[in-house]
Amino acid sequence: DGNEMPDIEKYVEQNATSKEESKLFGIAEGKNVILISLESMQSFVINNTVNGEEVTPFMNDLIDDSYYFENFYHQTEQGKTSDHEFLIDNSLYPLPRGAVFFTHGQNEYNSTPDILKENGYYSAVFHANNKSFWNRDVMYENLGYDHFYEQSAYEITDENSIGWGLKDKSFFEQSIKYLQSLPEPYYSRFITLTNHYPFELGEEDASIEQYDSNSRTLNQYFQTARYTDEALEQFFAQLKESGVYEDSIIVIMGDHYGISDFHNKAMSMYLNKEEITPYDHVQLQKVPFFIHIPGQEGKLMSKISGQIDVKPTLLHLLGIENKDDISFGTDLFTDDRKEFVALRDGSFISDDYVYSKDQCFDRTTGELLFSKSVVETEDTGENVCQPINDMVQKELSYSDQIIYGDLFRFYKINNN
Ligand code: GP9
Ligand code: MN
Repeated sequence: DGNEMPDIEKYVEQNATSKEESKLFGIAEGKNVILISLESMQSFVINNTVNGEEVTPFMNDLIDDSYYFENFYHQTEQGKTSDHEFLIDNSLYPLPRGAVFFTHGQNEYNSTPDILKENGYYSAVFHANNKSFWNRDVMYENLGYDHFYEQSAYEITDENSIGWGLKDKSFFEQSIKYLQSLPEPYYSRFITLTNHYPFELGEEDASIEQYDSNSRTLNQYFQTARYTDEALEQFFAQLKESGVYEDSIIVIMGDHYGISDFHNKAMSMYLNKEEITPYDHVQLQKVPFFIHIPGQEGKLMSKISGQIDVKPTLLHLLGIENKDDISFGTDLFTDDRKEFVALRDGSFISDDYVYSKDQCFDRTTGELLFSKSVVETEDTGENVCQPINDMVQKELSYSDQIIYGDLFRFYKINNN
């Protein structure tokens, strides 16, 4: 019956909402938004090499003229790409099990496209897969998208596809004409496909050599990651040619991990580590996050952040206050972000600690500070992660309550 809402409201007001105005509030007012989700792109390939060659040369250069967040984490679970979409459009957590796009696709939400619509924006998603995959057709309509350019909007042939479907270069190229036809200003999202497990790529599209380890998956990953980096570079050129670039801001991020723990042995070899500890596992959940504003210099941002923060950050850049929204993220251009980033499995990253699987680590050194698995009778010291762990549990549970109870039915939000 919505009785939980006052408590949740109070929590959000006290913990997630920043009391300070964004330093970049309104800097992109009235601009188009081009948000690009890079399939399975993890941060460990950024500014890294394989066989002596840069993996992502375009993105590495893009860091210099973007706000680049080097400690940004994905927060997805079983809903993978769709969980990522849910996070960035709602600033709510996806569910601990299943995909919220499927299980709660009919709920009431206060989504980014809905809010932007009230502020004069048109919205569209571009993704060359079947529209019903992840229940996107249903969920997008509910979230307020005006149009979904899905599989049938693209010409897909044997030559221009591999693995899951249309190759990224062709995807972007074919999208430009649609993008140019959208009413302005618009909020547009693009989701790539080529850098998806099992990371297949034809020889003609591979610019770098494979890695050499016992994991065919990791070996191939570098090639498809490079391919997507090149596709992005081409897209930027096309955006400039078509005149779209100047009036837009471009947001780029990885949706979730691509290399699972199953490949830890090969990963530890690549990273020159003896093993992949729970600490390393958490740090491998970093995904690249760029905010590129044409004509602006940008800055390397080191604060901890996550996909939950994208919605409030974006809205504030566009000059939308969105004061009484219920969301769990914070504008990343203020100084008072709450002290943790919660991963969906309950692990978290704070300024000082990394917590995972009942183990508490020093964030800077990776040193193990506390472990529950040590025999109880020994003096194991204090779990310094416990107070934040309690907050994380509370926050995840509040977000879940909103979704399970469809609580926004009982809460009317003024979006201006
Ligand atoms: C499918 C694409 C990949 O349309 O978004 O989905 P994933 O398996 O990463 O969730
Ligand atoms: Mn994905």
